[in-house]
Amino acid sequence: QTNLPKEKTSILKDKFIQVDRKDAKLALAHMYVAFTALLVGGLAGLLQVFVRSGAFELPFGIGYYQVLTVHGVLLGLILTTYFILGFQLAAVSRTAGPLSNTQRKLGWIGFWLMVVGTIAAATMVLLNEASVLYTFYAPLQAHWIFYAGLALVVVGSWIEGFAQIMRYAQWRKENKGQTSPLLAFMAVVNNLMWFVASLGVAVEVLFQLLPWSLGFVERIDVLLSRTLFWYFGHALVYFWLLPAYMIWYVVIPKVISGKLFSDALARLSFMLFLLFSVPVGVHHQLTEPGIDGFWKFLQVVLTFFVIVPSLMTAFSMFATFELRGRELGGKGVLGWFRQLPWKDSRFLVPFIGMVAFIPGGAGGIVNASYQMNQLIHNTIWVTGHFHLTVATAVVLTYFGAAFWLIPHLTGRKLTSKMNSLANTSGILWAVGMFIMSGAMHLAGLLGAPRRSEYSTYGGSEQAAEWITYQFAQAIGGTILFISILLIIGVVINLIWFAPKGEEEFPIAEAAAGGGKTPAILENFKVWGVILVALILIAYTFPIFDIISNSPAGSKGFKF
Ligand code: HAS
Ligand code: CU
Repeated sequence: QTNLPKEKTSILKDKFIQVDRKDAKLALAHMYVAFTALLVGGLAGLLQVFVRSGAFELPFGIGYYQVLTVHGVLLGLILTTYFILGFQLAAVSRTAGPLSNTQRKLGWIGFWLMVVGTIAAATMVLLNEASVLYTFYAPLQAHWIFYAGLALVVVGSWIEGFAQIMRYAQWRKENKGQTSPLLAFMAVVNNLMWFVASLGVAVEVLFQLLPWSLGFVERIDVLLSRTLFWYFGHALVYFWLLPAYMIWYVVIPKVISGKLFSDALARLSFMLFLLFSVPVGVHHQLTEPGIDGFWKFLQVVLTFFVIVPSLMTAFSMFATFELRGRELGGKGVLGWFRQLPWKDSRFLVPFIGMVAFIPGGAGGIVNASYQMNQLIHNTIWVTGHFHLTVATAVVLTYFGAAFWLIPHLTGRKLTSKMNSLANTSGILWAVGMFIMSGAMHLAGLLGAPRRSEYSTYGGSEQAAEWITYQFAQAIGGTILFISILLIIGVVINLIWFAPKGEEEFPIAEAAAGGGKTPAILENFKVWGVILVALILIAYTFPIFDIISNSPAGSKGFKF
């Protein structure tokens, strides 16, 4: 039935081979929402590239920005958050042990709060009462139910994250002095980062957007709201990235029957993410007046710090691949490369994501480079950048994980037929994204704006230069949509139709010779103090400046 590796010896040594049945149900509930969001959000993406090619108009009076909001909210916020919380829950249950009844109950409460919030926000978007895009920048104004819905999603995610942290704390109490399971530790770091970061958007929603959309106040301080948003927003992109890194560090080495390069290095890189993810948000505001150049420069420097743990991850992954490839007899400088299990979708699909992250990360370094940001900011280059990072590196890794996680949760098997369908979807994604994202980067360099509907700008010569690229985006986008349909097909098969059986939740051991992981890496108090200090240094003055010099503020606008 399947061509996946059969050897099970090392998982049998584990105490918790299977995700607990009751935990599996909760994790699976997340997957239903995540993949529904993929289908609808993907369709919205397809409509957008068609509109921007200039050859298609939306029917029934549907607005471009309405569709763009559906796309960004469903894929950027809903697909990611649900997948992450479901995956992390399964990971904690698998490595630290089944959740207690209280912990699981909290998980369900969080999940249902998120569902109610999602439905509320989605309804407003579909009614064209919240065409404010996924960043919901003021002075674009949405119906208050949209903001309240998003707030519920965030509160629900806090409760779920808290339940995961409780399980980890219980493990540490029961196993004093021992190094915790790596995957559970990583999930905890991601949850902590999420708590600290989402405080920013919570303040923005509660104290600015809600009172303003309810009509209690007429005007809003736009710069303050954007600063609070990006305090949250940059860490948000790492909230998406870290689960992909969990899979790269812990799962992929096992899938290729190799070893994790170093437990300590993996933990250190996660701690660095915790420290440097938040105090860098101003790199999204480098062109904004009202923030002094000194603070922009400081946050640019901190941004260059947060590149380091990604480079550590790249190093670690290359090392894992090379060690395993040589073990299998790969010779010469690159001979090991051919030995990797290219036909296994659990490996190939995330691997495509890793490759995409090389140009994606390099583009990020361009964006963060103060002066170069002036060239690309607000152009479709940025859209190209995040379709390589979140929409390829991150989500292909999620999909690659779903191909074993979902059958693990449903007690079914990935057949060789589904495995090759999954591989096809990964390859199609790579082709489609290469065309679409490549065209976005190039058009961006020629000045094509992002977040904008099709326009000839009054027959301008410059806008005419963009059209070929916009056509290319439509071609790439169509290929991507076909890939999405294949993925949805595989997922439906894995949930309801695949043959009953057992699919492994792969967890790698660390390579020998790494020594014991230093206990300081799990001392959250020490890192917490440094984190708070960095945030205060990076944000106190800019926020004080903004508040004390703010103009009257802006009224709301609607499309
Ligand atoms: Fe970004 C804008 C800077 C990473 C997402 N980014 C965005 C937006 C999104 C986003 C959504 O400084 C748009 C927001 C909006 O709507 O306005 N970004 C960076 C930097 C990094 C970075 C410095 N971004 C990400 C990740 C994202 C993401 C990750 C999502 C998951 N980004 C920016 C800036 C802007 C921005 C500015 C604002 C632009 C503007 O003006 O509006 C870094 O974290 C990147 C570090 C990564 C690397 C790559 C390491 C490579 C690895 C792969 C190894 C491969 C292997 C495979 C082992 C240095 C780990 C083997 C391969 C073989 C070939 C054998
Ligand atoms: Cu950022």
